[in-house]
Amino acid sequence: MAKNLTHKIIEEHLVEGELVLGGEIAVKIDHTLLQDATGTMAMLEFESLGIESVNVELATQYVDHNILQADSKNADDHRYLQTACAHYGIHFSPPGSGVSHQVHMERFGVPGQTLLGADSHTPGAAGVSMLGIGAGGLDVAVAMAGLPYYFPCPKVLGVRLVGQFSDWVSGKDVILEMLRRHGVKGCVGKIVEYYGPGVKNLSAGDREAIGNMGTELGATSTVFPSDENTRAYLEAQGREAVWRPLSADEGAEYDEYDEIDLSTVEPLIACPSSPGNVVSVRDVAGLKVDQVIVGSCANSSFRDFMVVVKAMEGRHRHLDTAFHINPGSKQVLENVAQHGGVLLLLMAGARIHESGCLGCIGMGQAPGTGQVSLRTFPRNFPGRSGTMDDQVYLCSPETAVAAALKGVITDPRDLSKEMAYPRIKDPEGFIIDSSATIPPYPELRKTKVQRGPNIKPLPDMDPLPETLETEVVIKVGDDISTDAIMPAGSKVLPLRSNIEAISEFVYYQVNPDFHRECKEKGSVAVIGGENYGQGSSREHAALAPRYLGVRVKVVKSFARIHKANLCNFGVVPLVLKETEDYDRFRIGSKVVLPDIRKLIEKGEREIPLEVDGHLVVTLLEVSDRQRSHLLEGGALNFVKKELKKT
Ligand code: MIC
Ligand code: SF4
Repeated sequence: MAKNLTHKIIEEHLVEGELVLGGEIAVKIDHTLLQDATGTMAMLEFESLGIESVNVELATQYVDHNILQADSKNADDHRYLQTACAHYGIHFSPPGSGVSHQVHMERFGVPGQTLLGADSHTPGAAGVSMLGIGAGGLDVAVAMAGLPYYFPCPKVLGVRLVGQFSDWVSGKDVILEMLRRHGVKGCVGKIVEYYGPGVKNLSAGDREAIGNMGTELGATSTVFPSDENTRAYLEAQGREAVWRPLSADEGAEYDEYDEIDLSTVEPLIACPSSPGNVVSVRDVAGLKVDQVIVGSCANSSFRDFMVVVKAMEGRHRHLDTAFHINPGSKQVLENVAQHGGVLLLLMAGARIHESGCLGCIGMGQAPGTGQVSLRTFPRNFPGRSGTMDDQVYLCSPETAVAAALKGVITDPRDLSKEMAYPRIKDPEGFIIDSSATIPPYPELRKTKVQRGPNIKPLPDMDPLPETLETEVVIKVGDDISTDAIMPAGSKVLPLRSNIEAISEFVYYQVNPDFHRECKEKGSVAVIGGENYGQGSSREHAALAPRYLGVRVKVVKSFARIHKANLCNFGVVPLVLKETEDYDRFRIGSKVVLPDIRKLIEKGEREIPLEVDGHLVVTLLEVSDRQRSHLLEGGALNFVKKELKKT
């Protein structure tokens, strides 16, 4: 039977289950990726498994989120990570080398292999045809130990691409078009596979942007064929040897279909404060822009920066518009520098920053009150920039540079009146700076792991009681992101390895007293709407509430990674059978789950609960393995027992 590429890659890695919708499958993981914000906890979890060395083909650890070193905490965490990498056999990418996804694609990506990353944008690896999946830190720690990754068998959405871009349109506009069509929950439970004659017109960088932001569609991953463009990119990276051609079979079928004609894609922009609020740039043209930032893990290819350089050459930013460059990697900055780009950008009034996540996760670059910021980043959830009521728009490098020049949102096609569209080709060979990552040299294995005072042990998790008696402390609406549940930013991110300290910030933008109220109640229920927990992979959005006493979340629907994280930390994820029952819950409602242990043990899918004495039916849609995790109070104890058996 003719197969799509997604099924081919999964089948090559399948260790358990069948490719049947609704079931659970397990795949072998070839590469793992940790970044510092999720990585300290994941590394502690890995250490607690009691294994001497990683047991995966290639394990990596990047330091990209917490590079703002306002006090000793982040630097201490980096020292911990570097020494742990040396000790356990992990490649370490120090602060300044770049954002995980960009560096992984440049230095390690291999077509057709699997990559499990403790960061939701891991599917950016689609740029070199890897199957990248974002997961909670614990899932990645377990994969580092050599165990497979379990996830629900996805639907495959085949998107046929035809045609080629008009001037001033690029890969970012394709994913914004997908977001305009499908919204932020349209691809939950799906892998998006692009195919067709238009694929050859997308560079590796375009594909990375599309795969990376496929996460904003709710997708499990994104897959692109591996073709001549992939080969040329890997050759320019000095890694042609890892290339192999990959594509769907002729006549392959998909579970769902869509089609995009690249020649009709126009410059698009996601308005505040969701990547799904997409409109045409023309619709919002003329709005005054205070800040423009180009870069991040979504738009950091050589092409992305050089389009901006060329458009700026001999010109200057608008004097009311701050213009920032956040290179996704040291390598790309070095290559832009070699082509004269750094000088031209500086002369055009740009502020060039070191490589890292920076303002994308609220580590600096927060806009002023009421100010409009245009960014080439992947997400713009409310307050994520560090400014409450922020006005963050997401767009392509072309749209960003047009705004930086004109001071207002401008359709970049209007620039054609004064310049030709800069068509940029990657150099045949990039400058490759091998000092950007430190391999796990055998002589480093004796390194002693160093823990700073802010690194606290993992809290203990008690097993699920026979009956749960809880009280609702918070009730939220649809599309609540993990940025709302467990914010990041310069105040909170440094606490990622200290659960007690970080738990004080859970939901603090919604209710600053949440943590105190939870502690008072002891056993807590959280009520949410559709797509609850969209966005990042941060397991702290499950672990920290659990630490505060949250034992159950009842919602209309869950985002994939957050639901998996809840199971990993023993929080029962329930979905309302009838969504109208959402109205029965109010803050202060008593929610009782009688015999919850027995029901989970028996494999029941329908879980009845009492809300202030009324019966409400909910669904527990998890695998048998996840049921065991819930009963144990979390996955860690369960996995430790499993590892002892092997
Ligand atoms: C994000 O873009 O939201 C983050 C910060 O990279 C997160 C990871 C984290 O919270 O540490 C993600 O995408 O998973
Ligand atoms: Fe970093 Fe932003 Fe990318 Fe997350 S989305 S990895 S914070 S650059």
